[in-house]
Amino acid sequence: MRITIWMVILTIGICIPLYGLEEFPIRTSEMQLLYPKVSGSIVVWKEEYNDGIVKQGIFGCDLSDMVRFPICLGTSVTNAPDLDNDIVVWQDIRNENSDIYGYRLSTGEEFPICTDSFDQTMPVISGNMVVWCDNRNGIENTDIYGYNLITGQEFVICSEAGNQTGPAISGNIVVWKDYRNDAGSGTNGDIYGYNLLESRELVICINSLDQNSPAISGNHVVWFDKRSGSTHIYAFNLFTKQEIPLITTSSFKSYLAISGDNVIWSDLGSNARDILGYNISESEAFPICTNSADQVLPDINGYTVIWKDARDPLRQNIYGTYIPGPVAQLTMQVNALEGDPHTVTPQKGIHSYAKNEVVSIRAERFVDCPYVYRFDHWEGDVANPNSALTTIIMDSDKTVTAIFMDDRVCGDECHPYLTGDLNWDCEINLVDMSILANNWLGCTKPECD
Ligand SMILES: [Ca+2]
Ligand SMILES: [Ca+2]
Ligand SMILES: [Ca+2]
Ligand SMILES: [Ca+2]
Repeated sequence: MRITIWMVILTIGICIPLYGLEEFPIRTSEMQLLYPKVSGSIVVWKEEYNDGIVKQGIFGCDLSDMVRFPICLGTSVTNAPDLDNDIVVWQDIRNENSDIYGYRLSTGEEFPICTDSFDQTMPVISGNMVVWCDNRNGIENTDIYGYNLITGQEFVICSEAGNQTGPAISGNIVVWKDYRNDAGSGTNGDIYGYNLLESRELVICINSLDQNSPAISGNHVVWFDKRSGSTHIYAFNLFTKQEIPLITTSSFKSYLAISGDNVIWSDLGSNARDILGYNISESEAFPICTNSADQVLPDINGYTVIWKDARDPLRQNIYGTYIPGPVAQLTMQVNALEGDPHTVTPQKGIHSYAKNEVVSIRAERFVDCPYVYRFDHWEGDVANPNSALTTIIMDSDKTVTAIFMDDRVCGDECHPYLTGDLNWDCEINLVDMSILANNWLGCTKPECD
């Protein structure tokens, strides 16, 4: 066995400020558009469409060409999509109860993730981990379950008494809203979490009043907190273990999202609901969209923000913008042997990421001969070194090395026997000549045996 080492170097470089906040429509329809989500340049959403009867589907588009494409069509109700890198997940009732399905953008392949006979809802994804809210143990006792896309294994993340709901995930950390301490009042949601790599539960906020809508990116967990009576935004830093009140204005807030250092939400003010943002490391609030109509359901990945916008009274709209901020440049260099397959994404080239953004990285088997070029592990600061699909937090300069095992043997699917290689050792030499000479006048007809 030979070991081929592919170097994948991720480097944060100099910071370049970006200016200008131009809004642009992503999708306009006379029918319902809901739950837009963004990862990289891909936006997905739920959309109703008329195919003789009204149906619900999951659609997507690439912001680089704005061409809409279907991800899941059909008579079933599909809802609540999420995506990370190449994989889209959503809840789907094609089997008469809610299940979780997935779709690989690069291949167009759909696959079931959980088809248990009870309801599974609100799926979220980061790297190779899909997490959802599951009611197989009781409708008033929802739990948090997960699925590893690489191993194909389903697992329980939290099955405490009471409802656990609204999960979010970033890398190895899952967070959710938890009612185990609520005693049926419905006014004491807490924030709990779970470290998937260490199989350990995390207590994030158990204040006696209501905490809800947790979101996570890297080391930052954020949520809406009602301990003061108003809806404030709090943060917990998983690294320093510190809780910080981020936004303590009295306005009504909904739909919290975070990527890297940037927290965004929908804020009710004099222009109906607006999309506002706050940069945690700069301690700075900034407006994203303050158009006079309602802006709701925001999502953010890196510096791309999208939302549902009601500025057109006749049609539904999904809008987007690129928020300003220092650009952390991530340079990826792939070193591979001449002729070896390049199956690491993001691919060779230069990519820009926001500070503290969580980036999916993927090393895949070479499709032509998956049993020869086999991913073994990552070296570097990744969430799970043994998973071919995982994440990395861009909180500093990073170097990541993908180690592939090259199990080439003579006669394998990428190294077939050569014509004239009579002893099947993948070389044509004097041994083959001698075999040929010895059999030169041999009878090969059946009657000679
Ligand atoms: Ca189900
Ligand atoms: Ca439960
Ligand atoms: Ca609480
Ligand atoms: Ca507005």
